[in-house]
Amino acid sequence: MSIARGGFGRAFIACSLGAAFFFTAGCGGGGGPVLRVYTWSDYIKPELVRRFEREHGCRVALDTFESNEAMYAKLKAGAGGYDLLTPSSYMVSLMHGQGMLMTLDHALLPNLAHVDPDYLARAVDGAMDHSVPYMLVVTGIAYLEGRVRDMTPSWTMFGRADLRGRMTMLNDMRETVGAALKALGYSINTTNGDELREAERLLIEWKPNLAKLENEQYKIGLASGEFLLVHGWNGDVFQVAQENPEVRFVVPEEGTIISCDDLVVPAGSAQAGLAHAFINFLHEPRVAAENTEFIHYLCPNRTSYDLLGPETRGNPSIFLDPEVWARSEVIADIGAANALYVRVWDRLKSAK
Ligand code: SPD
Repeated sequence: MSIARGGFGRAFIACSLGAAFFFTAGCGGGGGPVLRVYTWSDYIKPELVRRFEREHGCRVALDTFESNEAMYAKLKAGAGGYDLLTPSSYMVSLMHGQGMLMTLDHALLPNLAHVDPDYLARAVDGAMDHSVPYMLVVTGIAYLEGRVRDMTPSWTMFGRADLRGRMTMLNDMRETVGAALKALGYSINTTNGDELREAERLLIEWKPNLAKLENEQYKIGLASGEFLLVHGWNGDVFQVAQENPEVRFVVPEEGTIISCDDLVVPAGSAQAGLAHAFINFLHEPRVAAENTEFIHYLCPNRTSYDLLGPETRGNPSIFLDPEVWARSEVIADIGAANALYVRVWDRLKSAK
């Protein structure tokens, strides 16, 4: 483990202790304009933020959210003042449809030439009109090797009563309902009410086995051995693996959810120019590679791939096999049918 990695491990645990943190990345850096970024926790190498601040004579203020829905609800409730957000693509579609995002000025974004065209061919906003892919996220199951008997790479592990109280699932409606749908062989984007009712029954059956539904504490809980098996995101799990070498990550055999969190500039940003400069900076190939090596999510910047170390290049949960892509899905904005998912989610939350 390198010094930088060990240092980050401690940093991410410290950051994860708060549900949300707000800091000026320069930690006392000078004046200048402030770029306000609203993003997921542990999602950028702090040194890169400091480098950007130095290069642009500005300060970067990071505020974190735990789910797309929480971020969206906060913005809808009137929280303003952000200059850059990183929602997942389905939420980008929803926000774009509601006029919440700026059209990007490609003249300010020459590094978009490095974005992976293979990814763009699958992306909802393949022309990068209002969003630029930031990180690809693979959802899976993490567990402690040697502590879970008869480990099977399957969503059905959450039905295992012998692991009662030692497992968590994500507090993320589309992810968790999606996991149950996948376990049943259905699409994570189904709008079929019967399929969703089956998923609801399955989740309610699993619920007594779960210590909780949440998106941050599972990392520390897995590292410490409090939890033996968790539903989580690949990069977060690889960060945790630096703290505990027994941590393993698997993509369930039924398939999984692949997301891309995108860089978007909200309409009304007071620092849209600086936000474009930050997007462009994050897609400088050396910066993209350094960020990926640190946070363990893949920035889909093709030029950066050759700059990654063999461990990252050879990680099949970061560079996915085409076969895994084939049995997995990307969450789509399903419009009015979202209400069906909200109903399942509410019933799951209120179930014993
Ligand atoms: N700590 C970073 C977590 C990023 C998770 N992105 C979530 C994608 C949701 N589908």
